[in-house]
Amino acid sequence: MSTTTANDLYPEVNAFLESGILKGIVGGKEVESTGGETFITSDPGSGAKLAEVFSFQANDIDQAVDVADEAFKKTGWAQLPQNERSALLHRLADAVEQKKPIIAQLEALDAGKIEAQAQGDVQNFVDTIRYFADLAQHVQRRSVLAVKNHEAWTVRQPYGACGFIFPWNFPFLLIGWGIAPALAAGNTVVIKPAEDTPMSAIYLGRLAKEVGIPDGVINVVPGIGSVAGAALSGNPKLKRMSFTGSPEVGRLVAESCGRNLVPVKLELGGKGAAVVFNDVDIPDTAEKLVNAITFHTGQVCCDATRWLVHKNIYDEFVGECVDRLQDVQIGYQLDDTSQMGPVVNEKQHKRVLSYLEKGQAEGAECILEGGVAEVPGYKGYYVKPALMAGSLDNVAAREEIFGPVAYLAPFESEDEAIEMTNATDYGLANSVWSTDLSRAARVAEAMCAGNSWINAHNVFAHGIPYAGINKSGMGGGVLSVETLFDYWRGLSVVRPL
Ligand code: TXE
Repeated sequence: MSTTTANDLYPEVNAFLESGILKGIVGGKEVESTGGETFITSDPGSGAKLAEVFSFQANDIDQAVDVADEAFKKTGWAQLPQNERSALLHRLADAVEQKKPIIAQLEALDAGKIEAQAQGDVQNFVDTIRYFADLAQHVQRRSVLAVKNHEAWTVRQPYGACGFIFPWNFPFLLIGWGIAPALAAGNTVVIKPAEDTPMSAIYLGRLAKEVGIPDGVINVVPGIGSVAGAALSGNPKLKRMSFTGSPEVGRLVAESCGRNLVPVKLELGGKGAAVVFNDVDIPDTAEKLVNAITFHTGQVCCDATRWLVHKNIYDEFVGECVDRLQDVQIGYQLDDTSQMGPVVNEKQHKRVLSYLEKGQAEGAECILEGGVAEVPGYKGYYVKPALMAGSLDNVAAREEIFGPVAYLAPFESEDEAIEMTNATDYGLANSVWSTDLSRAARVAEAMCAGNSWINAHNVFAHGIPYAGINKSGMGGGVLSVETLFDYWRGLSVVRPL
């Protein structure tokens, strides 16, 4: 039984949870699934039911896309002068910032996220909306050329209705990363949140209406992936599609989009490496990598999950990590003393535990065993951090686990470290740790992925492109000026002089 009571929550959070079956937001209205289908969203930290949610079916999704398409053509959103559209987006950002504690608590409950981390996610959403709202006012949407007796200009215009399917690990933050450039560019959006974490998206849909975003510009369609997600990614009226989630589902989404020739952006998983050279401050580096792997219980696609450590410091480094991992305070996500909450659901709980077993069966050593963690008073999906070691051919070293599990291996030379880092089908993010900054830069540039960090891991800033390659993604990344251009089509006008 959970020991969290309604008294521990903000009154507005209680009011949201008690507002009846949660509806989607389509055309500015709260909408039910036409057949009345619902699903339940639960608190992963306690197992308690949080809310019942209308589960959109294929025809509901088609209607939402029609509404977004109509809104693009008829509300004038796309034709608004950029400063007016950006001003509306700033109003949305301001409103979200004002409601940060409420949204963060809803998100913490739904995703099992430590509340302070959820607050950081909400602030990141706000910053992302502001970044793209401002950027769109400063970039050139027209370029003029004169070539061989011709005058030409290219004008950039929004596409139309864009679909977004989001995962459960950063439900609110990723909505911001996805929709901010699309909206700033003048498109309309249909958001399908993960069935594990629909609440913050629904709250956003309500808030968008309150701040005056025109009806139909931001639509939220809760539902199950294989039904609502499949219908959205298969809708031919969409002008662009964006998916964040597993490579398996990413492939399905890309296939659907391919059939309809809808351009698709995929942000998938990762199996990042941290290369630790023998000149580092060992306790400091261990601390930072432990923080990275335990942050949001390791459910982070760009985490360093393979720790490649120079053989001369390997034993000392491992010792420092073990001590720190054992000290991590595992607990309910709304408890101030907790450092690491639950994983998101039973499926992920089983998945993390299964990799510990499969990895050992294939010969990996379990330096720190991991396994189920008990949190008194809470029947949630808790796991202990684990450290494994051995051959990088091991299943636990090859596949994304999505839990607080790091896999260690020693290396001898710089070349060997680079080869080991790049021996993966993924290509999202790696880091290199060394006080020799020339070497660090050399190794960082030799890493085959979208992102390399030096003496840090999981660092993001608006303006720096973040993208995966290979099995980690395609179609351009997020967070930079290029992302904004992804949401404008170019139209070239040419005339002879
Ligand atoms: O993801 P899914 P799951 C990885 C991570 C994790 C694994 C499984 O390794 O352990 O994926 O997680 C929607 N058509 N990542 O199974 O299923 C679904 O409703 C269209 C990494 O939960 O990919 C949700 O909104 N959509 C990742 C979204 O896809 C479908 C974050 C993601 O769910 C669909 C999450 C379908 N047929 C998991 N089926 C990251 N890159 O950070 C499901 N969905």
